[in-house]
Amino acid sequence: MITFYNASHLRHQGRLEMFRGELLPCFERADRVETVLAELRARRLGPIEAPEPFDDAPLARVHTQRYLDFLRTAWQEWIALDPANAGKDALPSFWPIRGFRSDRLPDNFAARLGLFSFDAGTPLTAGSWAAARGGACCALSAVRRVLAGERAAFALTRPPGHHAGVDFFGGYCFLNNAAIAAQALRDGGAARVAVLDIDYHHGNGTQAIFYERPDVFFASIHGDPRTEYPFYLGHADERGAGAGLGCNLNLPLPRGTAYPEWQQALAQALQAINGFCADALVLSLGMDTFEHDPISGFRLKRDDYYRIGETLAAQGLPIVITFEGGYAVDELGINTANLLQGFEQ
Ligand code: SP5
Ligand code: ZN
Repeated sequence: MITFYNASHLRHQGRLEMFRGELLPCFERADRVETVLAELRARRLGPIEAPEPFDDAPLARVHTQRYLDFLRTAWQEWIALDPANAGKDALPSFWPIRGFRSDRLPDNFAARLGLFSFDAGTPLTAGSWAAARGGACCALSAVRRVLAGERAAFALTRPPGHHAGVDFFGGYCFLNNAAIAAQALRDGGAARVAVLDIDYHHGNGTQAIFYERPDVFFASIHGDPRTEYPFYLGHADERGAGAGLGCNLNLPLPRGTAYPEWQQALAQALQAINGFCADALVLSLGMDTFEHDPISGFRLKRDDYYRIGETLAAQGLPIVITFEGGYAVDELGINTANLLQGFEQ
């Protein structure tokens, strides 16, 4: 399988994230992608290429212009507040929740940072925009290859994307690579596209982006939001709205779920995607379902990822894979390569 590797990911290295009143070192680290890259090379799992360049137009098909403008200029504004900010990351601490206005952009940068985000766990750094943009280019390069007839293509990138919405960042995500890929597949001629999200955390951003769309089906298998991040979305009764009613499938599972139950949910998601008659599939590939993931609660084992790859390949759909979460860095390369190798066999 061809991999598009986003070398610009190295420009995004968050320092600290807020958790229970403490600032902890970020779980979303640069060595995540480097270990996957090393394992793909070691196993010779196909060519590894740099992304092709794209302008902002395909990003603006998913995100609002004012959000993209904010991300592009945020770091300059952050250091304009105080030159000493260059040595710190920007973390939001105010949010316009219910009853506040979000139509009027505050002049105050901290207020704008909160308006365009939903948690205090996603530091914005000097290189966040460049890194996220490089990742979107990987996703778009993968789409271009699949539209040209390739069976599968992998966008190996960080920061991840599936928590990012039309106009907000959070959950370590800034640009929604899976949504950008799905929209580009639509714009490139695929009439019906399915997004399958197997990250441990519900892909709230992707769901929200396509919630009223009949042409993009979203299916997600994730930790039950009653106890698991992102908490406020991902329940089984979210089935889409308006013209998109019936085009959203959430399969929340309890903490502790292991492969036998997890793969039943996968079969159910794939059956729904078959019923939708998708022309192409986007896989939001989170590897934080692994038994030793430090922030997640499923119990998948390293060999289970071969089976997942085989199951996905058996669908016979052209597939664009975007890399999402997965924080057990020591085994992340092995697990990811297992899935891709299972797909190839
Ligand atoms: C893409 C993705 O997987 N995003 C996940 C974002 C989760 N953010 C909340 C993490 C909570 C960290 N919990 C720390 C537990 C320390 N023992
Ligand atoms: Zn995750």
